[in-house]
Amino acid sequence: MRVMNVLVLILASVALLAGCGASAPQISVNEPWVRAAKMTGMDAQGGMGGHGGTDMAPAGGTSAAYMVLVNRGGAGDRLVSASTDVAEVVELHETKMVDNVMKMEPVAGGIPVPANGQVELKPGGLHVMLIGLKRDLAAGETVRLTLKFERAGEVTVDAPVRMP
Ligand SMILES: [Cu+2]
Repeated sequence: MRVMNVLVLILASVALLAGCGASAPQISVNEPWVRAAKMTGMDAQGGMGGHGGTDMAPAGGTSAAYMVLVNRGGAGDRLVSASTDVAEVVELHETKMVDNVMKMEPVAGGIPVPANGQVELKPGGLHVMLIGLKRDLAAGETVRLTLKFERAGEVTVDAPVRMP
């Protein structure tokens, strides 16, 4: 009988713990970094190609931010937008192979971060696109990024600038 009581208590505790995580996402941003780039240099983005046409890109050059979005909560979330003071425009992009050509395009509806899961933003895949740089981004500097999640709200990170 005593064993049964302990067992019931354990089961109740497990249910309680599971219940806690079920209601909300718990977002953390791991290992953020930004690709070093020159404000005016086309060489910094040479070969990236297919960006919806060069006529769309402001004169200031481009870069991208990468990171791992981790969700320890029991509910899914979604990265819906991002901003930074070093770029005119910030978009959420994915890189795709289309007819053997690497193309980047905006992610429709944002980037999902599954419950109890993670999503990696990395070169050649999902990334935060920085368009129209207001200054050069040199390795060793830091860029402040504000990430807006559908449920978790805004998360601010300081991402180091690195050479890829
Ligand atoms: Cu892009």
